[in-house]
Amino acid sequence: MPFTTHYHLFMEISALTRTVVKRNHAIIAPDGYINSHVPGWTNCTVNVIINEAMGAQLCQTLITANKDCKLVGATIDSQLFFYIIKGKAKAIVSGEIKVLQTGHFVYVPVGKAYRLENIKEGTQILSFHKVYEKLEGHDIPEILFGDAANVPAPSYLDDKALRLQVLLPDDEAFDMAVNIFTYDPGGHLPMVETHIMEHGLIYLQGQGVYMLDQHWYPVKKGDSIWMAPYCPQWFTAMGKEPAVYIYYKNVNRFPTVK
Ligand code: UGY
Ligand code: MN
Repeated sequence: MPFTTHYHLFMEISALTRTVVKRNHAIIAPDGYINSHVPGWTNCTVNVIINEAMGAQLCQTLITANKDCKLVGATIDSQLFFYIIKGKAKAIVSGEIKVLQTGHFVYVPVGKAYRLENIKEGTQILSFHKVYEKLEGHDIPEILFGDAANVPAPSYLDDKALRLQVLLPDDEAFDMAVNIFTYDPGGHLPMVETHIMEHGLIYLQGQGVYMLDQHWYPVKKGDSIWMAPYCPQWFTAMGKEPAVYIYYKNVNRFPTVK
């Protein structure tokens, strides 16, 4: 009786996914991940979720540690931001040492050697990379360690259902921001945003519906989104727990190269 003994095999349709990749936005659901090898990042699974090949000007990866995982390298043109989604690792950046746990992060400016070791198996690490654009009159930012749990979470635009945590300093030396946005169920962006800045994000918790350039997408924990500059964007949280995403944004530079 194949319909009863192998019922689940008949029900799984492998040609279905919520992933879409369009000119000005993408939803990347984990069901389609294919692993990359990144030189210096050993004993781990690396999923390059966003990069230039997609049309983006940032790179976002997700690293999942196996036993004896190490991430060893040096930043050259791109600065690097690591965030521990879950787990534990020891980080050494230009001689500064810190143990990073869930919710901790480290910003690695250009021109620094970094090493993450003693990484607990199963640890998940998010990385954002952006080519650094130096601003005349400002020094390159320093290495910065932090813990999202210690970052204030004020209401966003006076809406108590929305909280915005800004992880990097409000300082023109930085040309990228990384923020954590929390929406209570039913909370939503107050308007459709359309802006020059680009975003990469991953959901840490919850679910909801994202509107991107007039397309509507159900999204949830584990999903990532790329939004190109000027991609109209709006989100509402659904379900029984707050929806939380951590996102990248380019900031603080001249609006034209001419
Ligand atoms: O900072 C932002 O632009 C943010 N409000 N955008 C977003 O969450 N899609
Ligand atoms: Mn935005």
